[in-house]
Amino acid sequence: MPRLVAVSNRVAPIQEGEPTAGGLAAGVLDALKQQGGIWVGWSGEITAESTANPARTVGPIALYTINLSRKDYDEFYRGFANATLWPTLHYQIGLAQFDWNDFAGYRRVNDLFALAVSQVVRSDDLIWAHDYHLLCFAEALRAAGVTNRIGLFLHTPFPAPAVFMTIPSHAALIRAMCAFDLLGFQTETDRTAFSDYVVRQAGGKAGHNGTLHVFGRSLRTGVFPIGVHVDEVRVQAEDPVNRRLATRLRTTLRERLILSVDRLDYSKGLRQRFTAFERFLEEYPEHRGKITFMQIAPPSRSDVQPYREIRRELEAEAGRINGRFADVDWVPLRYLNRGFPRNVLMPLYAEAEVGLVTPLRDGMNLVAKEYIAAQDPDDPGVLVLSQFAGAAVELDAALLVNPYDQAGMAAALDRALSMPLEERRERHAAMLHVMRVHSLERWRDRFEAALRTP
Ligand code: GDG
Repeated sequence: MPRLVAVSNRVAPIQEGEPTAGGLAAGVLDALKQQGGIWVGWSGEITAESTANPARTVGPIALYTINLSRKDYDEFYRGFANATLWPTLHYQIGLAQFDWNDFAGYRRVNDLFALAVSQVVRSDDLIWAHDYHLLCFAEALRAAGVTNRIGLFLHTPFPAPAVFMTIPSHAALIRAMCAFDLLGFQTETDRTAFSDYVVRQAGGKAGHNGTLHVFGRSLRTGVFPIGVHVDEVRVQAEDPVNRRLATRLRTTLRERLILSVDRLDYSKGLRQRFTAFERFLEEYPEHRGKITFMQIAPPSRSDVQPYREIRRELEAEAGRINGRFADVDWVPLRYLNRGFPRNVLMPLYAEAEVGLVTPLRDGMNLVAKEYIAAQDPDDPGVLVLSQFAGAAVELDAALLVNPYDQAGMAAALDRALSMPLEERRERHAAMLHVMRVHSLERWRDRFEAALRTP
């Protein structure tokens, strides 16, 4: 079996025996553990110069990390990746900023990652890069003479071409992306958007099975929806030690629980969700005093301007809504601006009568899948899910909502809280079934198989 070389912006802090992390980290880690391999990424350190650290070995995995200089961090990470690409890929073009220097920095760091990989790669290794930080990575590796098969899985959405084209360097980005052998997307909508750009704007031709012919070469595109370890989530949710916090919550909380868990990010629709919750309290007063909405929102990217703004805004909104509706013995909204260990989080999912997951756009959204996996199948909670999350394609038995429709979200909350047991069970079973088929293992296996196949 060929070795796997995984490349992602961050390398997860791996300690043997620790519970696996969510999403990207869990998927990459599983793949590497199974067949051994190499993981290359940024260490999270900022140093005077961008430098490579000596390799570290954890079990069958060799970790190669790179430290970034302040300039590289500012231009690559804070700049082009998170102030230009992230908002644009999530359709938030009003929040996007662009600077050619940042784009040059982005390319420079992609070159650094490529250099690190070119020094350790063997001729039959498979190279699997992840996410929007590395769109120019394959082009840089090709320039370094590497001829291995190189794939990219994009964890975020890929937007309609007209939206992508608001990035002044869009043409260079697409050309660079076409240097991969395989481009994986979360949904068919994302894959089609990319293919449309290549065909209509770059003079490419679409062939069979997602193949694209452009810039004198051929590449494959495919849809690989990422999943979760369904059984592992449920085991974590039921573990008595893990359940201590959830049990404490249950004994002190008389109300029914509506739960949201998101990185604090404007794409997750928290502001719109708070407004919809306020609308729900206004229009369905019978629920006042009987429910609690808990929003867990660990801060992220707090050195990027819009992230600081949304944090301030949400604190003010939470205070205002509580000021308006709270009673001497009831607080409607608990806003927790912090993270929790994963094994504490899963039992909290299981405790919640409603999982409220309403991003404005999301590549997939694993919280929605974890919420379903954590439920007791005999008495499951109800998932209220944004139609703009990639997860909505598979989880169409959720109550699907438009996150921009306050009245619709308020009505969905009322419906979720009144749903009879039988309907809850049916919807939950349907979603669990799909999630078992589209598991995290399958995501990894299908991508690797596609990457291996010329
Ligand atoms: C990107 C794409 C795509 C959350 N709070 C805590 C915590 N989490 C965990 C969740 C979940 C993960 O983080 C978040 O995953 P999401 O998928 O919801 O969102 P992104 O971070 O934006 O991920 C997304 C994903 O990549 C995978 O392809 O689905 O669309 O944007 O696992 O449980 N984990 C811990 N403490 C917390 O407080 N330990």
